[in-house]
Amino acid sequence: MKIIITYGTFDLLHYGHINLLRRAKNMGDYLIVGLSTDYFNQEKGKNSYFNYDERKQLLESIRYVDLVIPENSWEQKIKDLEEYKVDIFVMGDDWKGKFDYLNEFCEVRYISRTPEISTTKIKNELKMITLKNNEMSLRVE
Ligand code: C2G
Repeated sequence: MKIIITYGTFDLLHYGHINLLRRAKNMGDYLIVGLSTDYFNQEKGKNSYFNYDERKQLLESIRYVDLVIPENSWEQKIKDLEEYKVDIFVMGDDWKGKFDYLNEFCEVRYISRTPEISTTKIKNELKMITLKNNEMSLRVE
C-alpha cells in the first residue's frame, strides 16, 4: 500500500485545497494530512477562522483523506515519515525546494497550486463585501 502525506492549515476549505488532496491521493492508496494545530498556526503567523477541531472535521469528511494527524512543529515531519512508513511527501509548489531534505526518507513532490483561489483572497473579498454593505446601509439611513 502506497502511503502519501501532506501538511497544511486548510482554513476556509476551498477547491484549491480539494484539488491538492485529490491529486495527492491519486498518487497512492492512503492519504495522511498533517493538520496545523492552532498553536502551530501562531508559529506560522497564521490566524485561522476555523479552529483545529473544526478544520479536522472538515478534512475527515473528504473522500480523499484517510487520516488526519496534528502538525505541531516544523520538525516533526521526519518522525511522521518514519512512523507512518510514507512513500511520497507532497506539497503545493509554493513550497518548492523547502522540503527537499526529506528526500532521504521518501519521495518529495511539489505540485502546482490552484492559482486563482486562496484563503487570504476569500477573507479579503468578504471584508470588501461587508464594507460595501455597511456603506449602503449608512446611505439608506
Ligand atoms: N494549496 C493549493 N492551491 C491553493 C491553496 C493552497 O494547492 N489555491 C495547497 C498549498 O500549496 C498546500 C496546501 O494546499 O500544499 C495547504 O495550504 P495551506 O493550508 O495554506 O498550508 P500552509 O499554510 O502552506 O502550510 O508544514 C507545511 C505547512 O503546514 C503548510
